[in-house]
Amino acid sequence: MSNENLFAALRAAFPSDLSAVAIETDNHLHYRWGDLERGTAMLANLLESLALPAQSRIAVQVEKSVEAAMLYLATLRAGHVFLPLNTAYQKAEIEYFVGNAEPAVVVCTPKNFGWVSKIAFKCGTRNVFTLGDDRTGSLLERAAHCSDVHAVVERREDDLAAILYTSGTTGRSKGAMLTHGNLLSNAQVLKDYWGWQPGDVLIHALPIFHVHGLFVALHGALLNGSKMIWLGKFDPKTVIEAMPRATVFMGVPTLYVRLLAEPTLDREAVRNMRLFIAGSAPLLVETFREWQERTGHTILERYGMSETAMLTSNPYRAEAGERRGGTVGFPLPGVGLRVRDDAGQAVATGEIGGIEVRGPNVFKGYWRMPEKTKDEFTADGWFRTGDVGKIDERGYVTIVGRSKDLIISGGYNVYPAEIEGYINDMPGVAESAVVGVPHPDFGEVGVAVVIAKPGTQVDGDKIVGVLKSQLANFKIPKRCFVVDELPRNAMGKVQKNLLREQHKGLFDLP
Ligand code: MLC
Ligand code: AMP
Repeated sequence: MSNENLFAALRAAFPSDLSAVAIETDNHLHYRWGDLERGTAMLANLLESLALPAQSRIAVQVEKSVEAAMLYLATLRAGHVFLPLNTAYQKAEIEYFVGNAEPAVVVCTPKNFGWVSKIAFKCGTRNVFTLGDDRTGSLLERAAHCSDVHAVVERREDDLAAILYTSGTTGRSKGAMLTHGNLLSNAQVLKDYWGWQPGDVLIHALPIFHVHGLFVALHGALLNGSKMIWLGKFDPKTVIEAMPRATVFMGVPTLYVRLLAEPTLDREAVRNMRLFIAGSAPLLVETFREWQERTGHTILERYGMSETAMLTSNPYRAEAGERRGGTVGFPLPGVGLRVRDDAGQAVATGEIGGIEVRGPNVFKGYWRMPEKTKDEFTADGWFRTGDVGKIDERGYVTIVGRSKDLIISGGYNVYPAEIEGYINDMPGVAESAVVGVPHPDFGEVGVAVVIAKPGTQVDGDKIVGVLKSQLANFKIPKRCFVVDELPRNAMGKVQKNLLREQHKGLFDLP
């Protein structure tokens, strides 16, 4: 049987001319395909020299760089399991992930080494390396002594390739276990469905610690042997300047909103572009239309999640149908998608219900949470996405909401229960409720509503200040109100829908 390691498939797609440029960065560095081959070999050899147990977790919280992407590829290559962590996560968040995943290796930025290594060593991790976004740090110093020849470790499609933590409704994050087969099957389907072709060049402007930037974008370009224009951070002006040299762009809706705010975005700027893809959060129909008017291009919206990678996509080829704003298109080839009511019965075409999916892309389960995993699958093996939607008579899927109490802000997920837990722990706070409200830039943002304990006073701005020292910045409510009471139903449960309604006009929408 051939090696089913995802890296083997990505490597096989490298162009035969390894001296061609694979990645061009925004700080004028050029990486050749041969550099990716040798760099990943050296890093894989470094991991092997540590004599780690098979399929060890390699936890990585570093700024975006080509070397960070190589570390991901090297982890696959060496047969270990990649565990990417958002750079915004602070001490308590990292403590939880490292404690839960028990990684054999932790890689952090040089400036965070002090506190991250303390957490890692306390949790029993023996190897902590640093990696800066300017090619500094102990990881590359050590790898420099390693051979640049490495045989890709044998893996079966069912072996773990990555664990992605997604926040849970109870506030505790769950590690979604994705296999080599999950990721490769999805990448192969997308290569065909989105018509990747020779000469494509991808503008890679997303972070590489989530599905969108790490899998959809990176695998897409690598599996097509396509060059990437690699941006450390999203900046609309830099993206527009790069467009004449590129053909494909992927972004969360906030990136499209910010690009539209640039007067230089016009038909001339996008003249060589083939495809604009959006996902991770709902794309407003206004944004979809404005993009069409300004650029002449129709954004292709798709839908996915950490547990499943990509599930649906609007069509690329005109003969398969039009790209319809406000919908997320059709289930991808090989993906089963159905809509069920609360009793588990199929709903009629056009009726709303919970979205359930199955397919080779659906994850193996939550890391060390067999009960939670069982709860999220139906008896006949479909995964409950927690998204609420409908399928129309032509087969287009529309997401109309979420049954999970989730806020998606600028493409990042925020679970109110986690934030409420932190607020409720603050002195003087009796209770709190965090809800998502519309926002012109981030799509949706969190707003906190708090009641104080009798006889005490609390201050909304101070609560926000304390949260900023505890949690990743994108999770911080943009406003915090202190009130006398929260709206409740007859059962005493806080009516979040009323709070959302009350605060929906807080931020000026276009
Ligand atoms: C930054 N800020 C945010 C935020 N990002 N607030 C709410 N939501 C966000 N997403 C706040 C910071 O807290 C800070 O506030 C201020 O904005 C400036 O911070 P910054 O870091 O300079 O922001 P910026 O670089 O402008 O980042 C915005 C962004 C980024 C949109 C570029 O959020 C981003 O890259 N989002 C993409 C997320 C992504 O890749 N998601 C894919 C998930 S995969 P203050 O108060 O401190 O000044 C997935 C599955 C699928 O969902 O289907 O793809
Ligand atoms: P994550 O857990 O970070 O992978 O986020 C996955 C969630 O993002 C999904 O369950 C959806 O709620 C949401 N999502 C992803 N793509 C879209 C989209 N195109 N439209 C609406 N919601 C989306």
